[in-house]
Amino acid sequence: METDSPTMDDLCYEGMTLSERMHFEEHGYVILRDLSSEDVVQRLITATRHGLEQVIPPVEYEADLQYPGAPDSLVELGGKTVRRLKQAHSRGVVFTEWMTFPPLIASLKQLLGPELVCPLAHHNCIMTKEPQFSSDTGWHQDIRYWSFPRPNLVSAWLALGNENRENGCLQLVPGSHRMAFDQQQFDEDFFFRDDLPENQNLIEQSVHAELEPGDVLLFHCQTLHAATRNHTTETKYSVVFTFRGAENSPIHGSRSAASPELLIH
Ligand SMILES: O=C(O)CCC(=O)C(=O)O
Repeated sequence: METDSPTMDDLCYEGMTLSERMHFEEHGYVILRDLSSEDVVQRLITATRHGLEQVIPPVEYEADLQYPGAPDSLVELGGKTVRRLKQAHSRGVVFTEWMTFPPLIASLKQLLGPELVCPLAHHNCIMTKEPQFSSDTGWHQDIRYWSFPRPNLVSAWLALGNENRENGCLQLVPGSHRMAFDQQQFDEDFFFRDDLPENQNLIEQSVHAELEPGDVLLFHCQTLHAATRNHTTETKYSVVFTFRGAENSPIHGSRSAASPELLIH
């Protein structure tokens, strides 16, 4: 007797293994290797190139932020180097396909609970790290500008190409999501100061999240992370979305509450 092959709904997605989950709990990040299919990665790259070629707004330029290495202004050489294509979710159905991909959702539910929400106000972007005019992002926690009752959000960083030390992969301080810091350990822009010996001791323990296309880095919104500029000749693309549990709604009136959110069941 012939049987139909199982559909996505028939399959049971178990999410992360116990050791992956424990790694996240202990270190504030975990790498899920080869999670996305090649087909989705290729379609995300196509949408990304389209957005860059046409410079489809909203975009953030390197010059807007003035991080070390960025051009000083939009009008000088390299001034129009894009740092991120914002509102990624609106740039093609393949983004929705990715952020609702059952194995990704199953993993996030293990960390955040049975009902997930993607706040489109944060990340919701494609990071485009260009070879010549990219910049260094200092040590920070993503929660610094976000407003939620509980600091419990997780970002999913999908590599569309190789990410390594040369092209500015993310670096993370393991366990920093559970550490208590004094305000004076951060500067006025909430960057973790790398001139303080107590901070340097922690930064020395950081690890590089080297990724291949289709790999996903999940990291907690309190995990300290940083990245250098891209020292290679090829642009690095990464798709980043943030997720929260349904009960952790953004604080009314804050920037976190200023955009619609994607409810994921
Ligand atoms: O790729 C980078 O330069 C770092 C990006 C980052 O840390 C962020 O957007 O929070």
